[in-house]
Amino acid sequence: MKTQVTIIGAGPAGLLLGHLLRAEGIECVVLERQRPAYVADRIRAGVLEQVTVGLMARLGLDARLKAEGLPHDGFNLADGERLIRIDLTDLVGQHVTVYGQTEITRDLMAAADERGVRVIYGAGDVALHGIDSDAPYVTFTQDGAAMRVDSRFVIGCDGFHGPSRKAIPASAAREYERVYPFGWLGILADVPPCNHELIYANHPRGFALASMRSSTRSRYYVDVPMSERIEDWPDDRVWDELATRLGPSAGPMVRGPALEKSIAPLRSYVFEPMRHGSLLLCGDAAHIVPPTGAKGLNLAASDVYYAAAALTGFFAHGDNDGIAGYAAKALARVWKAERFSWSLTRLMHRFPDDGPFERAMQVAELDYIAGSRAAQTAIAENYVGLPV
Ligand code: FAS
Ligand code: PHB
Repeated sequence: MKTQVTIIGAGPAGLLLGHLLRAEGIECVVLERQRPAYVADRIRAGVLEQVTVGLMARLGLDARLKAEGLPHDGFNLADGERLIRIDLTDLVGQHVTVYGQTEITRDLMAAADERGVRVIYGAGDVALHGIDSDAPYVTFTQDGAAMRVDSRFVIGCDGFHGPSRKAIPASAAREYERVYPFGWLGILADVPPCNHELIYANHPRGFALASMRSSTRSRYYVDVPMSERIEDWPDDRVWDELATRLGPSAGPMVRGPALEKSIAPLRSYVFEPMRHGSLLLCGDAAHIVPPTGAKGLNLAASDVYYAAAALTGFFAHGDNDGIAGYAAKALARVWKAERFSWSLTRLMHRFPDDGPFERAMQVAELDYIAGSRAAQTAIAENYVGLPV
């Protein structure tokens, strides 16, 4: 088969890019390893920056987002009993929207057929070829049959474990990584949130985050050593730990059976370059952030925004500048989000190797933030998302 752009991966990055390209009349095909139900049911991010909301609005796919998304004007940092509120709208005139990544994916999947976004699910053994040329192609299997798609560009939206990044020669690659000594145990339950806003807590027993998906569905996290197994964390143990770490100032903790419960590892990771020949990388295929700053999904969206503009310039106007400048433009925003996510992770978690000095630095920084509009503004402008 032949098309203009082959997209590998039908997560939020791949689906968003497929829709943006079709809206510009650019032919594309999306190759996805998993079946639709698997993709639609993954529980991940929960906070959207304006850039992500704006892309859904530009596509006219934001009806449910407007109806069900929760605008949040602020969030809180808890240091023991003290809640430090970061007033986003007062500080930077913007808010964030609480709307699960799962819902974004479902909205994009639901509109794919009518918008001509062709997604091939169950695509096995995806392999990239000729990415150093102007005529790359991708081979894969479908229901046991060997398949091939030729295109002018291949866009790797296949997440951290996909094949795209690995198709770039090691001689051309630079990797930056920090693996954290803990993971986040997340629980999703149909109970009202303890607070109407998000609370990130740094407690002597560790980190906790109170988030939500709606006024009746809550999403919570505690950090745990990576040696922990989810089967050692029955629901009651999770709720007890959350109540302790979030404390009474967070509000009443309503308990209920977990709809989903899992432990996700935390890492900071950047791969350069985000373009090699006819291959561009978007989203987790190129970078990972600890979820503390709520940046992962939103960085995928800004990568896709840049990639769609570059591809539109190429196909509609014969302009190669966007393609040539894609990696530098995307990485400039990626690195700033990496810094913010790393710094908020450092501030809000107890690291096993930290001593009294490191803890004193956390206390001093939280005390400074509590009393400084400038410090709060810096946090706010990063949390709502830096300009694209
Ligand atoms: P994704 O990983 O979402 O999608 C990649 C797609 O490529 C998948 O559908 C996969 O099946 C497919 N694929 C992989 N290999 C393939 C192959 N060989 N052939 C074909 N297809 C292939 N971010 C936040 O902001 N907040 C959070 O709380 C948060 N929690 C997270 C929890 C977990 C467990 C994980 C893993 C990530 C979390 N993230 C969070 C980050 C997450 O939201 C990502 O940033 C976001 O999914 C990035 O989207 P994509 O780049 O599309 O990658
Ligand atoms: C979530 O609701 O899943 C969530 C919110 C904010 C974060 C991370 C995860 O920083």
